[in-house]
Amino acid sequence: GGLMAGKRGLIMGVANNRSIAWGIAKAVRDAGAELALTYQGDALKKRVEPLAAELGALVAGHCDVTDPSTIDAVFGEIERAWGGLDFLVHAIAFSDKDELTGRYVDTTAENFARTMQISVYSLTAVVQRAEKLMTKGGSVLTLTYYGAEKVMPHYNVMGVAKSALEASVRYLAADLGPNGIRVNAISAGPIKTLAASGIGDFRYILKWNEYNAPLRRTVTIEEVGDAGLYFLSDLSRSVTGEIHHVDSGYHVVG
Ligand code: 0WD
Repeated sequence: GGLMAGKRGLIMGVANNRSIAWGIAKAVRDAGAELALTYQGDALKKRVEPLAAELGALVAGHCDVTDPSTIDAVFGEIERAWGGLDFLVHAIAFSDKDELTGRYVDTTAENFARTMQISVYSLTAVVQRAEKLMTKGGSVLTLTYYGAEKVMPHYNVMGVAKSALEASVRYLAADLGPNGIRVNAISAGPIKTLAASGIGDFRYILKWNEYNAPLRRTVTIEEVGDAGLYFLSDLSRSVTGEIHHVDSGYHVVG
């Protein structure tokens, strides 16, 4: 039984047990989903393999979204193992941490392009492959941040990327809706993860959210996971193109 019984999903972006993708993976696994995880490179392979084992998940292989052959390999593996796919979680972003501090205006063309490729285009790249496997409809979920909507200190080029990611969610939702495939994003409040540790003054941002968010606290990966369960299950069957805040309400005051 369970909300996710009979559903199979690929989760991309587990780096360790503090990753937001891990919070989502646990929530949907507890609800009965069958999972596959990817890892980026050998260093993360060692971290992801035991985590996959903990969830009885398939390890679908190495995926670096800047190398399209690795994306093809992962989806080839999913097709061989399952022959189809019900949901996909995209929890991937990257920018040079030297540009996640100081002024946005100083961003370089090279890091701008790389940030956009890894943090924005990769969603479209994986959706292109997932669409072919989601023959009975499906649900795609990505992660965004309030820095897409408003200027947040040090978020810089990543804020520009998240704006483009949110626009991508809307265009992908429009394209894939006729096939019964939904595309949504969770806009999570700040959480101390590996990726977040690259952002300048991150502890201050956490404190600021704690003092100012309506619920007067930050959010956990378990809480984002529970919202993920809603989007990846049929509870949200009429919801697509949505940017849903899981941020203790910060976006209404910030
Ligand atoms: O406060 C936060 N932590 C928030 C994160 C608030 C709101 C949104 N988010 C977003 C992030 O921008 C990202 O899109 O959530 C998503 C997941 O991030 P996370 O859970 O905060 O961070 P982390 O556990 O580091 O996972 C991100 C992973 C990478 O980890 P590292 O730290 O090694 O870069 O994204 C993956 C990688 O596993 N990743 C890639 N995967 C494939 N190809 C690539 C790549 N080129 N680059 C990064």
